[in-house]
Amino acid sequence: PRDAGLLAMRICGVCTGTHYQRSIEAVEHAFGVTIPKNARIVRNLIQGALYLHDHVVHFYHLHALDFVDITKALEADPAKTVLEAQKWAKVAGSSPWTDSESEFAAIKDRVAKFVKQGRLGIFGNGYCPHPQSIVVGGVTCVQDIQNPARIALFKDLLMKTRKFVKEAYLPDVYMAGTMYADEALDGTGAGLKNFMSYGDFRLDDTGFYSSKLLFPSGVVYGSDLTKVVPLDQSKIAEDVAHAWYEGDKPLHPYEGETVPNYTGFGKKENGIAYLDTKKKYSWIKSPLYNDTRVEVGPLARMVIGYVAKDERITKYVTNFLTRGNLPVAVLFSTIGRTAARAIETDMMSDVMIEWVDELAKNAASGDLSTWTEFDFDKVAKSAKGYGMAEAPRGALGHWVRIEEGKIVNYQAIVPSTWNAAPRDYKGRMGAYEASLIGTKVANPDQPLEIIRTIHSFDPCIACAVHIVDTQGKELGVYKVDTTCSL
Ligand code: NFE
Repeated sequence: PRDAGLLAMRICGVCTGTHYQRSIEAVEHAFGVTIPKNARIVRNLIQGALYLHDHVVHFYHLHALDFVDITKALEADPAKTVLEAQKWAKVAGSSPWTDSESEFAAIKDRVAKFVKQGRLGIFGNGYCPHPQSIVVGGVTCVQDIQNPARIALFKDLLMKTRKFVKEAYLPDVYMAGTMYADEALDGTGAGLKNFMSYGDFRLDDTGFYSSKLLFPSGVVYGSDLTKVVPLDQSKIAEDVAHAWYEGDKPLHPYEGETVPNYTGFGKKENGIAYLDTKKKYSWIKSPLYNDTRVEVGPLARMVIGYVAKDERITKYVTNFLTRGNLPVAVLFSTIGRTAARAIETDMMSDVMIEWVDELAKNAASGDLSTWTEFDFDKVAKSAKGYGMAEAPRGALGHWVRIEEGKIVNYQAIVPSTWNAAPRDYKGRMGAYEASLIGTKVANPDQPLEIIRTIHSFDPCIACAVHIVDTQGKELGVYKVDTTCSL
């Protein structure tokens, strides 16, 4: 069980550290191990850094081209661009990342070079950071905490990223959001309107599931802005009625099964096989909360925090809306999802300064505790536990059942599983499918609106599907048409 985290983080090459942490927490929960204060802060900083990295990468590399045509930069007037940069930074309450005419002219030249070479795939780089510094009982980076220069380096990098978030990311989101505000008010991309968050970022040491949290946990049904229903993990189940797995009823993840059962596509026409939504049609299971479909992610976190009247979240959400002169209804949309991600990135970039300062203060006062010693031979050899918190894309849970010191069942329900899931045993849609209903497509040959809405969830299908044969046997060969690059 102590090694599970190192394997579990390989579920994904994007949100690696978050799977690692959830796995370690599931084992700590099973073993009844608590971690010291500094370990909590270091873990918060690792996770917070992931948010800052992941959300910025999502906006610029995976989503921005749904809003802008980069080749239009070739027609841009650098002098007018300066005015645009100043205008949107002012809306965001910051100064522009750059307002140098010559720098914009240089960028224009660089883009021209890329376009000339046909190299518009510059946004397609891969990245797979796999951290190794979290262990059952705490973290291993005591040497970094001992060394003020290492903490100062972290803070310096944080401040640089924070500057970019405030001076570039926020103004750019305002610019895109304002252009599409009408569409947002039409409810384009709203979808399920049921939101769930497991809550995350413990702010004190009272316990894994009893501490005050930066992101509160709970469920908001039907965008009802009057109440948050408390979360009960026993009400989570996964259904496979429309997924290519065996099983005839929704199962709680402690009992979860992952037995592939590929039954093929639906009808074939002109060499194209179509999915049949009345049958099985996805490799993703359908998670249910209390027998309902819910959306998870930054929008869910901001809505739940706002409805729970969390002081910090309310302040950031209200500021964002007031500055942009936007009503709260704008949030329940494709653009709202993208805006919520930017709002929480802004908040994270500020709160992390408090955490890194607290860590430096603890270390300076001689508190270098990073690990709670525990005797593996003395912990319960048969136990179960869960690690439930928030990954950048939403609620992430790992459930582990241990017998005689060994793992007998392990299930992860990841954010993209909640959102990208097919219909359930009652035929109800998941978040992606529901969000596309009613979408107006301007040009059916180039249905950009569909891609934009799906991208607003920041999909990670690598996370959502896990089929592994431990003997290394091939489970199937599939040819995927990649005209749409989710
Ligand atoms: Ni593969 Fe992930 C995140 C997790 S899943 S990226 O964030 O957990 O959508």
